Amino acid sequence: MAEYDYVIRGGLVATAADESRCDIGIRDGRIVALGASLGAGEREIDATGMIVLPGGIDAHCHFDQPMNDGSRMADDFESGSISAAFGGTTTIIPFACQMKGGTLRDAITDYHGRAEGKAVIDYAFHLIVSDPTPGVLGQELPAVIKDGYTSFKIYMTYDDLKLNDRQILDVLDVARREGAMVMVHAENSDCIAWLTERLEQAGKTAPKYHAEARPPVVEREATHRAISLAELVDVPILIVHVSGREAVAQISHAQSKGLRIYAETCPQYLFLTAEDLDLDDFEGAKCICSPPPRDAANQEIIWNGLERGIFQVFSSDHAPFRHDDPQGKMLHGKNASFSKIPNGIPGVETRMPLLFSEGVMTGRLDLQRFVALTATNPARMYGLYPRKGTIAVGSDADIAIWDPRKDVLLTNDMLHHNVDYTPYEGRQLRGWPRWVMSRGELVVDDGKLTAKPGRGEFLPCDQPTPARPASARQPLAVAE
Ligand code: DUC
Ligand code: ZN
Ligand code: ZN
Repeated sequence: MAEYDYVIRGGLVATAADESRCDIGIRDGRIVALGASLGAGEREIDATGMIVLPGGIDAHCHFDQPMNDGSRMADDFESGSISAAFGGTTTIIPFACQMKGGTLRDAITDYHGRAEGKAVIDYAFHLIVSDPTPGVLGQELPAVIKDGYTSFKIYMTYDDLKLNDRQILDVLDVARREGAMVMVHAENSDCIAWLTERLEQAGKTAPKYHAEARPPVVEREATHRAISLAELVDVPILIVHVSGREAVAQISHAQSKGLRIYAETCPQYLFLTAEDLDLDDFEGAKCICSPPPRDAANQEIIWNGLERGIFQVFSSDHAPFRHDDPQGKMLHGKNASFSKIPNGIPGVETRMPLLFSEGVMTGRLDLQRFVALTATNPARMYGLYPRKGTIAVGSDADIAIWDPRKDVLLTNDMLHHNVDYTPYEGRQLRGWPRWVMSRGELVVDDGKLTAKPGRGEFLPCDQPTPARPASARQPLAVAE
């Protein structure tokens, strides 16, 4: 009888800490051995020449999230999780969104119903807290945090979601007491509304004006304010989807003061610019997301922040709206103002391949940093470590085996989401995951889906255990 259910043999195995050429022995869905010349597996994968990495965790993606404006997300838990798996991701954390006037429990129940029987990989939920009533703050939120929903997003913009500063303080206070992680969407709502009105009055309504309505100062002010509120309450927060220099400066300054300010960025801030919104025939709508992509200099700042450890997490912010669809980008027709176009771009499948190709294969990021950003840090940040996010004895066998020699011309045809475009059409990439395993089961076998919808399990989350930001680490105090 074989010693293992699976052996992955001879690959270069990398974690956030190190790398070595070794075999991985898997039994009952978990990693049970790491070493040279392991005994036989019932099934084996020859990973010679391959890079073996922890399956990715996409800690910021939106699937089947109910919308208030009549738009509809194109991906549900089935298409979204399949797309994620093909891109090397084995855990997704989308958002159960509280509606104003609704409860958190209703949002959670509704979202479990949407996920039930659909996901091919494991999933947890963040919450979106949009209505922090006394009941939510006093009872519901502490109770659901104890039940394994240990992270939630708050918004400083979007009329149906935003909180004012007083509400933010109240929510941060609960997070501090209960040990939860708060993700902050940092853009100044009033500035955006004011700029939007002026642009629209001047007839400037094309998609490209979306970027003018949300300039860097709008993100900088809100980032500064979020950091200040977190400092006041003395609680860690994570600023999501950071787009460029101005917000990075605020975050890096806070980290250098020793504040526990964490940050996330996304592929759109490395690979798109505001010029992508300035395409004829409504094509620019494809790249409308918030905050908007900036320019080449800002892309460089984001790369630099990834290299220097200012960012801990690299997520997709996959928000899937079809382009040629009256429930998607065309919600109000081709001539609609930018302010009426659903925000968001697809990217759950391309997140890791883009960063692997343009970060790792070019030498900008080492494998350790890549793994930390895409898997280990998100697992720590959201209470899934060490079950998820690493390759270690006892961890779930969530593994992606990357072929670093595979050249891929990225086209929407090859992707598995339900969106009718990718903003990265025509990019030439190097490296792609060939085999993807979730809890010891192959879900992608060399380009073929081998998992059934519904096999993915819900993951209740523990308290976050993030490492301090690299730039906040103080030298050890040694007694004289
Ligand atoms: N911005 C968000 O905050 N969420 C979804 C998509 C987007 O562009
Ligand atoms: Zn957001
Ligand atoms: Zn988002």
